[in-house]
Amino acid sequence: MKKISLIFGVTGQDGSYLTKLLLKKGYIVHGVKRRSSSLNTHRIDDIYQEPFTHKKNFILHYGDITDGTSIFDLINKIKPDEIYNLAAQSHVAVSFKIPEYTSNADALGALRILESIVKINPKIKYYQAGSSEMYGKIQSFPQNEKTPFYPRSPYAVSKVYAHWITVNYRESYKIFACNGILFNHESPLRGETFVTKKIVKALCKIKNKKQKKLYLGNIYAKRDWGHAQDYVEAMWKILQYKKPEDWVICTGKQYSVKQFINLVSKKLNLKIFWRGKGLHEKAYNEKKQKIIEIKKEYFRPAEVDNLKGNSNKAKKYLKWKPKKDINYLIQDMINYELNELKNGK
Ligand code: NAP
Ligand code: F7E
Repeated sequence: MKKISLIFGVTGQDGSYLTKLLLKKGYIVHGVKRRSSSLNTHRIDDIYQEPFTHKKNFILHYGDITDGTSIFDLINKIKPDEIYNLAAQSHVAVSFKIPEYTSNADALGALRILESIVKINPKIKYYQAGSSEMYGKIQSFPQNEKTPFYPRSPYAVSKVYAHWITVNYRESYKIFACNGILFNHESPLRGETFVTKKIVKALCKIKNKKQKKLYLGNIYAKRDWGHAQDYVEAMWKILQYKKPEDWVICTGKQYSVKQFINLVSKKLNLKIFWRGKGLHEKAYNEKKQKIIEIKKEYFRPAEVDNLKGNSNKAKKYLKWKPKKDINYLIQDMINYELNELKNGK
């Protein structure tokens, strides 16, 4: 019998990589997409349109994480063995602009799925997409499963709720519910307004004379960046472990946004030099033209300055470790963008 999985957030970066992984492992994959006025399936179109065998194993449904009835009906109809809740308003800066919606989707969305699991079939395994943003104003360094949370945005506060409601339902109803606490992970499929994608895309265009300038916010924030393809493997492993637990998934390496820019520039053979401080800091090209400027509009009301994880627990018990380093990640993202440019996009 093939295992049945249900992915909320199937159209996102992780949803796309996870779908491919689960299909490869022989699962039947059901994905929930929300209705939008423009197409939102570009990250999964290649799988959905591929050979008929895949089509049969990959089924899409309309639904929304803010709509409890649709969640209950889908779980009741599909009868999944495993549910991956990747659906979220996932942009930290945007969460300050739409805090109520972010909380509804990111916090209560988890509760709605957990309630349905308890009512329909408590044997369904549940994965909650937790985030290193929950550590926010960090209480220890590096961060692991024992580090207390100190969220710094409506997004992170909502994810802390989702984390604890997952723990609470596990303890109250003995369900197999797990939290993955994933540090930043990127890929060519990353949303365009996240900083890595924004940088790689812009510098590729600048190199090819298709764009003049890139505007950024706080380039001194430090992150632990991994590759999404590695991280979806961890999600699957978390649900195959002998008991339900919470897991930190990260690379254990840290770079600032500015270091990330310098690495991308180097790979593109784009010589840049920095001058000035604070909002006046700028990067110039060889011809002394300004190519990067800092804009206060991109700063957040509260920043998360310094994230670096420790995933020793996952290494030891899940036998998981990242296979792709930052150089691979950047090259992968650059190759994708250069190909897009070649195709006139
Ligand atoms: P993403 O690319 O933004 O994908 C989010 C997915 O959620 C998309 O499919 C989106 O649909 C869907 N979604 C948003 N609101 C929804 C709603 N109301 N109902 C149903 N679906 C909804 O995010 P990602 O990078 O793949 O991340 C996956 C999950 O991991 C998210 O929960 C994120 O918060 C969390 N996370 C991400 C990272 C990271 O570094 N990537 C790290 C830690 C945790 P549309 O395509 O229609 O927008
Ligand atoms: O910002 C700084 C910004 O938006 C990274 C989400 O997937 O990972 C992601 O959240 C850093 C921040 O990711 C710009 O201030 C500077 O310090 O790429 P980001 P994030 O906020 O870390 C976590 C783990 C998640 O869970 C989230 O869902 O870069 N930064 N200038 C900028 N950031 C953006 N977006 N745009 C800029 O222009």
